[in-house]
Amino acid sequence: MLDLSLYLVTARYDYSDEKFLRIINEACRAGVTMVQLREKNATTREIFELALKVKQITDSYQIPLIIDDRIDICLAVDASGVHIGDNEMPIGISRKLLGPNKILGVSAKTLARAKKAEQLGADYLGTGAIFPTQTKVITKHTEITTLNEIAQNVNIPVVAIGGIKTTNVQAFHDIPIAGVAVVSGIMKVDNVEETVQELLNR
Ligand code: TZP
Repeated sequence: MLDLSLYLVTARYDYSDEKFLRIINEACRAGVTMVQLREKNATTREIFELALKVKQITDSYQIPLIIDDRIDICLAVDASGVHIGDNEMPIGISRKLLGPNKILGVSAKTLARAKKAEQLGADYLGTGAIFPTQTKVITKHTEITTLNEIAQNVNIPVVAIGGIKTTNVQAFHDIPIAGVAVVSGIMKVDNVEETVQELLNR
């Protein structure tokens, strides 16, 4: 069973490798349940090497590591799975390339895409951006009512993403999501461990 309660999606900003990895380590120690390495602007070799380092951390806490977009990197480092967005590899092809045992996450902003993703072998869905986000991403606002509609109508877990912080995470109380995915709300705070614990508590 996947535990998607608190899903850390990484961003590098201008951090050194050491700082970037330290934040991930602190977040894992504090209890995030899944980690996604999301690198849009690095070379293949850089992403590969970073993925190996991040996987050492996630492995030590037995937390699944998901690679954004890059099936090749996932297979190369034997990560737990891949997350694909709207303009990335088609869902069915992704499943075929990954095989049956890797986790496949898919971004879905509409019920139609959510249902299609489920049918084509997605293991979980990411839906958002629910709140305004400062993180560099090609996305659009997704209403919380759409999130609810998706979560009510698929049989795979759904996570909310976009602008989620300790101060607004309670907005999801009545919605049957499996968890929340957070970038800056963890990667950019002063006290990572305290913030992770607070997100988990709320
Ligand atoms: N997909 C939809 S919103 C988003 C992604 C990757 C970015 C979320 O970043 P943040 O910092 O948690 O708002």
